[in-house]
Amino acid sequence: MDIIEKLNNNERLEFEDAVKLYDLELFELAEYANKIREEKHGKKTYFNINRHINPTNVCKDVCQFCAYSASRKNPNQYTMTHEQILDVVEHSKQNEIKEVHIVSAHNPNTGLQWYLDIFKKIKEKYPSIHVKALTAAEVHFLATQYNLTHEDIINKMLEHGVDSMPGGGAEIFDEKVRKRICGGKVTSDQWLNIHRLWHKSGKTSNATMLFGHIESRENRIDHMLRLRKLQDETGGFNAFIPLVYQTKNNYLKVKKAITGQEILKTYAIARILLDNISNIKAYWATSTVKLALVAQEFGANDLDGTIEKESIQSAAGAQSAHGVQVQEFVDYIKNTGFTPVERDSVYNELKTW
Ligand code: V47
Repeated sequence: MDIIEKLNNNERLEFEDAVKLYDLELFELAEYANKIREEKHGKKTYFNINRHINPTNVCKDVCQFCAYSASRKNPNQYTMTHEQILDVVEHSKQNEIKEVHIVSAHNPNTGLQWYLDIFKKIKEKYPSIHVKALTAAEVHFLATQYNLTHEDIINKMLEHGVDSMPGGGAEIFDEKVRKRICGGKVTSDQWLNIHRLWHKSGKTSNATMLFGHIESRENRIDHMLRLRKLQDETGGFNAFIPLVYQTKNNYLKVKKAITGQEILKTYAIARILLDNISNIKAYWATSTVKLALVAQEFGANDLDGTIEKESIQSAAGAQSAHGVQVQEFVDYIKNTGFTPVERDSVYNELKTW
C-alpha cells in the first residue's frame, strides 16, 4: 500500500513511510494535517496566560546550541534569590497569569533545596498558580549532583508542589547527534524514563524537539516515534512542541538556516505521526508569531502563552524577550480565522475569547 492510501485510511505510519512524508508537496501535507487538526479541535486555537521564569543561568553543562547559560559567549552570570522570584510572581499575578513556567540552568552552587524551595514558596503564597517546572535535564542534573535517583527527585518535586513538567531538554534523541550538540547531559533514554516515572506518578508533561540545526529529517522522525511509543505506554504527554533552532550567540556552526517550508512540514508531520498526543504547539517564541499563525493550518492547535519575559530563545536571537499581550494574542488568532481559547496548563478550556 502506498503512503497516500495509508494517509487516506488514517493508518498509523512507521519510520519508512513517515520519512517519505517530507517528500509530499507542502500543501498536500497541510491538507492531511489540517483534516486531523479539525477532527480533534475544529477551529480552536489554545493559548495560556503564563510567565516564564529562569532563576539562574549558571550551568555546569555546555550545550552547543545554548546561548542562555553563562559561558564564554555570555559572561553575565546571575542567580535569583527566592525573594526576587516571588516578586516576579507577585507582579505577574496582576496580569492574571495562571501558570509559572520555571526552567533553570544546571547550577552546581546553589544546593538542591534552593531549587525545590522556589516551587514550595510559590505554591504556599499562590496556591492557584500552576507550577510547571524542572525539565528532565534538570531532574537528571539534580539527581547526579546530589547522589539521588530520578525517583527521589520526582518525589521531592511532588512534595514541593510541582504540578507538571515542561518538555525541555529533549533536543534530538538520536544518540550521535545528541553527543555532538549536548554530550554529557541527560541521555535520550534517561529523558524518556524520567517522563515515564513522572507520568506514572499521575502527573502530565510536555515533550519538545529542537530542530533546524545539524539533525536530519530521519532524526526528527525517530524522535517523534520514540515519543509516540512512550505515549502509547503512559498517555502522559499533553503537548508536543517542535522548537525551531535559533542561530545566534552559540557554539553550533549551522551553515544553512532551516526554511519556512521545512518548519511547516515538520509541524504537519508531527500532527500526522503523533496520533496519540492531542496538542501540537507552535511555540511562537521560536517560530515567530507570524509563522506560528500560519502553522495553525498545518496541524498546530496551540500557540503557548503570553510568556511576559523570555530568556532562552531570545538569547539566541529570537524576538521573544517581552512576550505578547493577551489582547494581541487573541486578535492575531481571530484575524487568521481561528477561535482563541484560553486553556489551563493541562488543557482544560477556561474561556473562549
Ligand atoms: O530544552 C535552547 C531550547 C528549551 C535554543 O513545555 C533553544 O510547554 C531554540 O523546553 N534555539 C527550553 N531553542 C524551552 C522549552 C519549552 C519552551 C516552551 C514551552 C515548553 C513547554 C517548553 O529551549 C531547551 C532547548 O531545547 N533551546 N537553545 C536555541 N538556540
